[in-house]
Amino acid sequence: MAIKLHEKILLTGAAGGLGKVLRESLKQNCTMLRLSDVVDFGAAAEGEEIMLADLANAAQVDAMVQGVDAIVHMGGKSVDGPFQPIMMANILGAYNLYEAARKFGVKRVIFASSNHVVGFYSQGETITADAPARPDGNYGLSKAFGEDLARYYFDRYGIETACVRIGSSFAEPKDRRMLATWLSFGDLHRLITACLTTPVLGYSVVFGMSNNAVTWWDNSRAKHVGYQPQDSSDVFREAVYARTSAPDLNNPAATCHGGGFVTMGPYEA
Ligand code: 15L
Repeated sequence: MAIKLHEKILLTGAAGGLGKVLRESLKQNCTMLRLSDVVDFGAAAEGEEIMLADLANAAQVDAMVQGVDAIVHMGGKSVDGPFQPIMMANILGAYNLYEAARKFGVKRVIFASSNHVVGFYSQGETITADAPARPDGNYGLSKAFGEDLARYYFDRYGIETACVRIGSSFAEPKDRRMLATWLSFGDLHRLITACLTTPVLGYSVVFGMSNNAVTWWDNSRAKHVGYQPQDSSDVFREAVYARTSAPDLNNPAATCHGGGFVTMGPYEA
């Protein structure tokens, strides 16, 4: 059951894959859910309001943020690619969002960070949130910037943030890597709810994963968030092994936390 502590929550990236999932479940967490994306995605349903915004446009971001109590920031580019579009949506976009949060007194942000902040660690190594960043591309770099930005806005202005390093949030794990990185949709909502409702969040980094037997991430630095996953990739393990082959141990795309992201690029300027 979701705890409803907020009057109005802003969900950015509402038209994206996980935005659509959270659009349904986050309604339990607030009286009014404000939805935003850069593209038109149709009409508001009951308990919703829609405000389109380009994250790179500060005035539009101000309008999107004014009047909300908390922000779940799923917006921006969600895969690797050339630097310019990622810079506009994820770097400038995150800056505009935190500036708007500061101006309009929003005190809590849930930032959709990514496992690609630490993508170059080996799958033979388990890390905590204290491990230094090892971004695996432009996308991972932009999320590392977002985490530093959140740290600064907490230290300087007291805006609390959960940087949720989302693993692989899909209906089911698609390959052997995702048996470790999988985050079910139900656990995604449980994790966001925990971040929204824990009494003191501070600046926290949480790995977004279900209760998977094999994993490379240790959430012991985020016990205060109170996230208790209820799903596990283990039930898919046999089927995933049957349809996939063993990893090539000489291929970093098969042995690093970030999977295929670690060999993407370079991109034309
Ligand atoms: C991400 O950050 C991406 O947004 C998503 O598309 C997946 O590829 C995921 O990481 C992953 O690492 O599986």
